[in-house]
Amino acid sequence: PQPALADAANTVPAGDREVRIVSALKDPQIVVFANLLDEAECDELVALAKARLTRSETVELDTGGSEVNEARTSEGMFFHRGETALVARIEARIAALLQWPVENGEGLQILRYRTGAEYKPHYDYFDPAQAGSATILQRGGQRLASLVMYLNTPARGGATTFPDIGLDVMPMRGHAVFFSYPRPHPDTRTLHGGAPVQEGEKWVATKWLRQGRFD
Ligand code: PD2
Ligand code: ZN
Repeated sequence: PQPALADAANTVPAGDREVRIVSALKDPQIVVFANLLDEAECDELVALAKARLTRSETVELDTGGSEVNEARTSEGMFFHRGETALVARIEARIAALLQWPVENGEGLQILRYRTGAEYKPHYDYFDPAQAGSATILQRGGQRLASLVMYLNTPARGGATTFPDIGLDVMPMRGHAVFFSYPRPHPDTRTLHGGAPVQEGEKWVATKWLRQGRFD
C-alpha cells in the first residue's frame, strides 16, 4: 500500500476527491494528509462509535488473544467493513488513496482517548517470533501499513509519535498519517505511539492494511 505521490505534486488522487499532502518522508515512508475526511464525516463517525466503545486491548503475545493493558488506555470499537454507507465511502476512498484493495483492509477502528489517555510506542505488525501471531496471520496475513485518521483536534497533546526518527505528528481534524512497514521488523523504524492527551479528548479512526484478503 502506498499513495501515488507524483514529482512536485501537492495532492494525490483518492477516488471521490484529491487529498492534499502536508508532508512526506521516504524512509520510513510516512505521509501526512489533509482533508482526507471532511468535518461532517468525522462527526458522524464519532457519533456512530460513541455508544459502542469499550476499553481497548492489546494482543496477548502467547496466544494471539487480547488483554487489557496499561500501555493502551483508550476506548475503542470496530466497524465491520462496509457496515454503513459512510464507512463504505471512506473505505473506498482509502483504497483509491493507498492503491490497495478494500478487501485487504481490516474493519475501521475508532478510538477515543480521554485526557491522560495514551498508547505507548509499539509496532502495528505482528511479531512472527511470538507464538500468538500464527493464529492472527491466518486471517489476511501480515499488516503492511497503517492509516491513522484524526476525527477531532485535541486542545493539547495527543501527537502520534515516531520515537526512532524523532517525529511528532500533531492531530488535526480531517488529517491522517500513513506509514508502511514492508517487513515485520524493527529496522523499519515504524515504532510509534499516541502521546498522552493533555487537554480535551482525542478521537481517531485507524485502518490497517493486510497482505491478503481479510475476511
Ligand atoms: O492514536 C494514535 O495516535 C495512535 C498511535 C499509535 C494510533 C495507533 N498507534 C494505532 O491505532 O495503531
Ligand atoms: Zn499503532
